[in-house]
Amino acid sequence: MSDCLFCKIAAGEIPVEFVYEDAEVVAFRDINPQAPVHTLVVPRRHIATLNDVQPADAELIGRLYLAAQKIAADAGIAEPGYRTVFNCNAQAGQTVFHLHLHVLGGRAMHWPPG
Ligand code: IU
Repeated sequence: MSDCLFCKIAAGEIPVEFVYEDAEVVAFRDINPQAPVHTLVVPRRHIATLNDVQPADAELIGRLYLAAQKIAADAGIAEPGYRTVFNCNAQAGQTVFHLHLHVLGGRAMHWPPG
């Protein structure tokens, strides 16, 4: 999508350092981190929200989680633990409408989330 910020980042049109990338997925540090480690894992292909994911995207969603697992291991937060979050639509706090998996860690997390 031509006016999508995360499409532009994934395509390399906006210079952002990737902490992980493969043919289908990129990951970069959140510009407004909510934890010592806060990384966004993003499919290169535009998908607006989790509601728009199709059965044919099942492997892609798995790739997002495997990337998150590697990012957590590389950041040294696999133990004691970390959180992964998809915010879906406005009430959940989604502000960027290109699917992204938050990887948060490096501090204690609370439950339920706010
Ligand atoms: P959300 O789930 O849609 O609320 O998450 C969007 C995230 O994208 C949020 O944490 C922002 O800080 C982050 N972000 C970013 O990393 N770089 C940007 O240029 C913009 C938002 I705009």
